[in-house]
Amino acid sequence: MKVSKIDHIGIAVKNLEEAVKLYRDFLQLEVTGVEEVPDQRVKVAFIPVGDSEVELLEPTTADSPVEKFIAKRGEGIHHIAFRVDNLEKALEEAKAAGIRLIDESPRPGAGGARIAFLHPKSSGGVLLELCERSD
Ligand code: CMX
Repeated sequence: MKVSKIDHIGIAVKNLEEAVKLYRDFLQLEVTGVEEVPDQRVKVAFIPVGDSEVELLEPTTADSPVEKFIAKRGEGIHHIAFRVDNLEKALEEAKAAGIRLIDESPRPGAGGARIAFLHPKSSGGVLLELCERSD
């Protein structure tokens, strides 16, 4: 598998507007967009930092995976996303290596990305996302 960089770090928050203040006003980072991702039942804010991004995630439904995460563990780091150049191939390789997949095939993610999650039980308790973008 060819991973080129950490694409983003996902942080689960209860309230996007509140959470954004620390990054924008204190860390002086630019919030480049806010978007809803219906497929994942989250609203996200993108905050580029160098070659990667922080992605703040607010749940939009009671059955959102992020809502469940916050209820169980509180706000905090939710996942790490690795950029790959060929997501289908990466998923095949993960499967062949015996890694448990949450998504067997790519799903639409924020910012026009194609994404798939690996199960945290297969990756030391960390939810990992594989992410492919055209840019
Ligand atoms: N990081 C690490 N562990 C996590 C986790 C996370 N983000 N979310 C859940 N877990 C753990 C739970 O703590 C639990 O562990 P234990 O069995 O030791 O208690 C285990 O995974 C199963 O969790 P669960 O609550 O029993 O099951 P869920 O129904 O919540 O499913 C998961 C968990 C990971 C399969 C589900 O949250 C999922 O499919 N996540 C991927 C999709 C997602 O999170 N989308 C939102 C992000 C959108 C985006 O970036 O665009």
